[in-house]
Amino acid sequence: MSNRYEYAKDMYAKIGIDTEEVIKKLSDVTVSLHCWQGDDVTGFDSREALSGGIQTTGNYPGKATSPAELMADLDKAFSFMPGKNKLNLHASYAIFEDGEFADRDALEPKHFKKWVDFAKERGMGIDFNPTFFSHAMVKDNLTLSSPDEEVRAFWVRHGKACIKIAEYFATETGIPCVINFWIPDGYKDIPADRLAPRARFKKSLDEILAEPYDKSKVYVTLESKVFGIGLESYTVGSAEFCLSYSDYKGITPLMDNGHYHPTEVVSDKIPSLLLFNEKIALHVTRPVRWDSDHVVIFDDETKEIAKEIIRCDALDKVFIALDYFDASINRIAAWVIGSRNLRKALLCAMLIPYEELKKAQDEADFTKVLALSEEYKFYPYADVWAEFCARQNITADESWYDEIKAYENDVLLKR
Ligand code: RNT
Ligand code: ZN
Repeated sequence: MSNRYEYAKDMYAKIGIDTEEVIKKLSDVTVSLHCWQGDDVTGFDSREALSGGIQTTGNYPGKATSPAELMADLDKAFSFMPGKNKLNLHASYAIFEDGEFADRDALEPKHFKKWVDFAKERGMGIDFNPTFFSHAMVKDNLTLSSPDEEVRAFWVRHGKACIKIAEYFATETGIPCVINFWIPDGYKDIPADRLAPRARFKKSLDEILAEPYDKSKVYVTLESKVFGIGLESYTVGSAEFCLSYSDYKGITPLMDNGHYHPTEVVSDKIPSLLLFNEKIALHVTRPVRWDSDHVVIFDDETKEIAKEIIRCDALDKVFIALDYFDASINRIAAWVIGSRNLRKALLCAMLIPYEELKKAQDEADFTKVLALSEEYKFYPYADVWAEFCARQNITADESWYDEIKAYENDVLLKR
C-alpha cells in the first residue's frame, strides 16, 4: 500500500468512508463495453453504409475489419480497464464461416459461437442488440413501425431470432444477458400521422416478446430517442412510448443520455425510474450539442449519473453500458478513456458521505449541502483510484497511452 493511499484512507475515514469497502465495491461493478466503437459501427454482415440516423465521423487509421482484429483490439482495451467488464454485441457482428451467410431474420446462436468462446475464455458475460439499421430491409427509414407488412414482418423475425441468441449467451456464459431494442424509425419532417407508426411498433414488439424466454436469464430493454439525423421531426420510439411500453410489458427501460433535449439530464431521471422499475438500463455517452456520441469524459453529468446510481443504492438495479463511437481518434484509446472515466465517476460517487448530506437537506441546511459537496470534490480520490488499479495489476496513470500508441504502430498501422 502506498503512503498516498494510506493518507487518503485516513482522510476518507474522517468523513465516514471506508476506502477498503469502496475498492471492493468498485471491483464488482460490471460495465458493458460496446463492440461497435472498434469498427465505427460497421459490423461483419453487410456492405451497407451506416444508416439509422446515427453517424460516425473521422477516418483514423487501423480500424478493425475482421472478427480476429476486433477481438484483439478488445483484448488490448480490456487490459487497461479495471473492474468487471462485459461484452456488448450487435447482431450485425455475427461471424459467418466457410462462405455461409444468414440474413438478419435468420440469425442463429451458432453465428455467435466465436463470441461466446471469446467471452467464456475471459470469464465475462455478453449483452446483445438486434440491429435495425444498415440493411436493405430498412425501407423509408422504417423497420418495426413500417406500414409495409413484408418489412415489418422481416424485422419481427429479426427481433425473435435475437431473443433466442440472447438466451444462448446467458446459458453459455452463466451471466444474464441484457438485450436492448432500439429502432431508428422516424420522419424528417412533420408527420401526417403520429399514431399509426407507434401502434405498429407496439404490435411488432408484442409479437417479438411473444417469443418465450427465461426472464431470469434475459432482460429485455427498450431504448428511446428524441431524434436522429434525417429523422429530426419525429421518432416512433419516443421517451413516452418507450417508458409506457416498458411499464405495460414489464420490461426494462433504457436511457441513453444523448437521447434527450439538450438541457434535460438523465441523472435526474434515474431516481424516478428506480421508484417504478425493478431494473433500469443506461447507455452512457457524451452528447456535444446533439447526440454526437463523443467519448465519455470525466465531466459533471457522468459524475452525476454515477452519484445517482450510488446514492440510490441501485448498483444491483442498473445495467450500465457505454455507447459512443468516435472514428477520429485511436478507437482502442476511445474505449479505454470512456470506460476508465465512467469507473472513475463511480469511484468518486462512492467516496461521498451521502447520509450527512441528505440529513442536511432534510434540515433545510442548504449551505451545508453546497459547502461540503464542493469541498469533497477536492478529496484525494486519485490515490484511491491508484490503489484500486494497482490491486488489479492495471496501470493507474496515463502510461497506458504509450502502450496503445505502440500497438497502433506495431499492429493497427499495418492493417
Ligand atoms: C442510437 C442508439 C443505439 C446505438 C447502438 C449502436 O442512437 O444510441 O443504442 O448507438 O445501438
Ligand atoms: Zn444508445
